[in-house]
Amino acid sequence: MIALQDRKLALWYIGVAYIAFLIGTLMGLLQVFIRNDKLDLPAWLDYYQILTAHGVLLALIYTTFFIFAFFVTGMSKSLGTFGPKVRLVSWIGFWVTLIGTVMATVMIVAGEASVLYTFYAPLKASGWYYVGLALFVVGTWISSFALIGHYRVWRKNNKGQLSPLFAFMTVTTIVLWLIACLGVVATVLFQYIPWAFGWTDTINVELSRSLFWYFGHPLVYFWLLPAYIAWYVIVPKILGVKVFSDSLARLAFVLFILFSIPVGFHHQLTEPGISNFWKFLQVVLTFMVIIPSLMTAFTMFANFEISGRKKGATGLFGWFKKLPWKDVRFTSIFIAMAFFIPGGAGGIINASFQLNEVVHNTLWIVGHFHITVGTPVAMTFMGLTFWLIPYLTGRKFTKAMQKLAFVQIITWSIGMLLMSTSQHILGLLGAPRRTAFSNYNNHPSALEWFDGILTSHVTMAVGGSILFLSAMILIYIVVMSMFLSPKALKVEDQVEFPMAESDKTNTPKWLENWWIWIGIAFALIIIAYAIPLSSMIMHAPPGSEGFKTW
Ligand code: HAS
Ligand code: CU
Repeated sequence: MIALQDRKLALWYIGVAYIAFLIGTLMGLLQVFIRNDKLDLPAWLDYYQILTAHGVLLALIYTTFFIFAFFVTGMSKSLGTFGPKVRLVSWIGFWVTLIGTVMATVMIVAGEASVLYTFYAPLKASGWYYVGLALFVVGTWISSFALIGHYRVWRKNNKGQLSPLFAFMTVTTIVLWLIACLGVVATVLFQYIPWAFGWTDTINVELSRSLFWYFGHPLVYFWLLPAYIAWYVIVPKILGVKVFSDSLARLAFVLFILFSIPVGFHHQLTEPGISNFWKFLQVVLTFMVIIPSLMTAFTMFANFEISGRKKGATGLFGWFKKLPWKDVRFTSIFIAMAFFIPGGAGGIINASFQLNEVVHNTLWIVGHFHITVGTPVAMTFMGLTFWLIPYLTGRKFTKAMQKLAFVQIITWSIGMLLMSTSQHILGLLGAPRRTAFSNYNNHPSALEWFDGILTSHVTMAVGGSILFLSAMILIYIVVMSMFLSPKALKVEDQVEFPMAESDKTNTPKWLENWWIWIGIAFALIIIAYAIPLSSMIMHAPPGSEGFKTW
């Protein structure tokens, strides 16, 4: 068990994460009903406000706070207890992030920031919303530096050694996050804040979007990599095997530092102001960033097969039956992985320059991110939650809770399957995203399209309702394991942190030479971004004033 102080910090992070999750999923429920025309909101609430709250609270706040809880616990477990300085800086980081979160949330609730989580200009929120966002990012940086400090102390004390895999992967994710945030910090500080407070009259829209997506794409890997840490390090332990290949795992993570940043234009393929050459270059780089995910898929199958064979499986697929299906810590993550197969395939479709024309700005994209961040990532986090909270509180994860956890992940899967399938198909038929609903002026053919079993907004709402039910079960499990479940007094009742052994003997040392990777990453970023961004600045059209459309 890790030190009490470190557990306390992690528990605060998880607590905030699940408060955000509770409000965020409620907003999701309202969402699908509004799109279904079944709900009229009271005058003080509007569709975009709810959509903003849903996106920000789930995609940004829930994920980030959960990720830091996981990192704090895993870093303390793999590198030892935090020293006093690291602990102090971590707490400062936590509070600054929280203050930023509260500020941004208050502005959304007050109806001053219905600009969605992408906060595209020229939509204009209150300046305090952007200040809240900036504080949020600064807070995560402080916490990140604390974790890096902890890692450096370990390296100083263990000269010449490769760090434990968990720590290596945590640092990779943090490096990715720090580089990615430069874009959003630049646009928020130098463009949005002066403009929102009225110090400047106009904003360069294309530049702000490009700086946002410079951040927005690696942001999705900031969510994904902690889930991958669980897949690489925790799943094998549950399966009873070692990490399949320590060097492959490290290489996959390093590739994310290189290729996840210079690709933001794949969110802007339909935008004017960027020439096709630069879009195409970033499309090629996007295809490079698929490789580490394919390496991950390969590794997962290797894990499954090795563990199955160890348990006596024969034949091509015999191992499948030997997987620990009754262990919710495993089954949850397996379902998460299964969802990522269509999720990743959809991503490849989105990234294909021409196909993007078909899907961009449609509900297809909404379907895509619900089977990437909404299931592979979120359900991995749920699978971690089941043991992480009892591990931190020293409580039991009882049989009854285990059963409930199964109900939770199964309902989440069914809800997501219904909702995201209908979103994908509706999107292909032309249903737009980021709007309450459109049936194209009751055009007969549109009405026909949107009336099928899987192509109806009813299916989407049914899916959304099941998801909400599932979310409430999860909240119940969280509250029980935080405060109410019986204490695990006997050793055999204590919940463990499953961390697989990783054989580092053949891992090359240069994999942990950060300057190589950071150097190449910046070189790629400069190649992909320097010219298009500078021409956006030098050949900028007249800036745009702000609009408050709500
Ligand atoms: Fe994406 C839009 C391209 C991955 C999230 N993406 C979004 C948005 C979000 C998002 C939130 O190129 C919307 C942003 C907005 O609001 O506008 N995405 C990709 C590509 C990948 C990808 C190429 N996305 C993600 C991940 C996300 C995420 C991960 C969150 C965590 N995405 C795009 C593009 C757009 C986009 C365009 C813009 C579209 C537009 O026009 O607006 C790749 O990283 C995917 C690679 C993944 C794979 C899958 C590997 C499979 C694995 C599972 C193995 C399974 C096992 C289980 C072992 C190739 C690792 C076996 C089980 C059995 C049952 C057999
Ligand atoms: Cu992207």
